[in-house]
Amino acid sequence: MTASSVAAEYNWLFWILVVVCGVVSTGIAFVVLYSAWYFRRKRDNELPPPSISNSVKMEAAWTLIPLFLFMGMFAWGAKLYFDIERPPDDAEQIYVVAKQWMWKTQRPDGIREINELHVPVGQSVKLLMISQDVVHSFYVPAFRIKQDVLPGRYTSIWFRAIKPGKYHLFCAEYCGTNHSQMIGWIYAMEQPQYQAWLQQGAAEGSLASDGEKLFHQGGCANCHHFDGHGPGPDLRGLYGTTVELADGTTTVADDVYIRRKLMDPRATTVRGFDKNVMPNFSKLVTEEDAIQLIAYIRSLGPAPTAPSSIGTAPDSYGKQPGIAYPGAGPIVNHTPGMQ
Ligand code: HEC
Ligand SMILES: [Cu+2]
Repeated sequence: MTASSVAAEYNWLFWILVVVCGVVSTGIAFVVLYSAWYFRRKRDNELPPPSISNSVKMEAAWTLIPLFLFMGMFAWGAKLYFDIERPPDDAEQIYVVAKQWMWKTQRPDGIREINELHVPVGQSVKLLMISQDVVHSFYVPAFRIKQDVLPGRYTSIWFRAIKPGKYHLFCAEYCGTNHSQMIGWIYAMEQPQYQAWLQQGAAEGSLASDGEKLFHQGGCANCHHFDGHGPGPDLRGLYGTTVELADGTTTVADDVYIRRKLMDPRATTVRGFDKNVMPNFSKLVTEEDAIQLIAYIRSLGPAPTAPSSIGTAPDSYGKQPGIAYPGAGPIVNHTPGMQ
């Protein structure tokens, strides 16, 4: 079954590899066997044949023809690999959390599914995946995609379904007792059916609104004020911007960065802020919570582009936010104008 945008080309490459390798290896085997038989010593007193000097033409042929053939396969394979690994810009992002033994999917509008994923035909979908426990692997044969899903790290894969249908989803990494039951279905639907499905599946809240609840329940709001006066940075407009870190490097505030801030807050510190304040949430928030918090923070942006007034107002601790603490460089705020 071929049901994704890359599947047909994948098949072509696969069969061409099989045919070329098959023809070349049976050809070589045939010539070896034929020569052994044809050039055998036919009489006891037969002398060794005269030695033949080399032929540049023949050597060039058997060097260059395979070289072009195999470099061509390599180039094609590399191109297809990049196509499969790089999601197009218009891809819709869906989160996948794997756990023993199920697949949970969450989309930005809040619809959640277990062991099922409904997608519209023709729409590119990027999956951002993480495991709550052990290594799993997201495998949809009909789409020719397979990606390990790891604990503690986001991995991603994308696809565009081109044919409506119901396609098997497998876990392709042995992950414990019920590994073989960690299976599900991807439903690719035409737009009208998909829209109808969305209607009846209406979620209680979006990912971001769930994240907002967690943000208040989890106490994030106590430190991350929206007036720029808390002990933590104002998170408005953070998502997607470049953050200046205390060690002088910079990083992009993407899903990976924000998740890490929750699970391992000492790994990086925002420049100009106290590194010992942000609590470690790794025991308190699940991967699903983290995804919702990220969605909420993402929904806060982008920041208005007013001229920066950082450094004028003392924060609630009486410190000047713009004045560097000892050892820290000058503050470069990634949310200019936020006060
Ligand atoms: C006790 C205060 C405190 C609490 C509670 C807190 N944080 Fe923080 N947070 C900080 C401080 C201080 C920093 C800046 C220093 C650093 O990077 O460690 C920070 C940094 C961050 C950053 C990086 C911001 C940037 O500008 O790059 C994010 C994202 C973040 N926190 C999210 C959260 C979330 C989500 C929660 C709730 C689950 C939370 N924080 C709870 C104090 C807190
Ligand atoms: Cu699994």
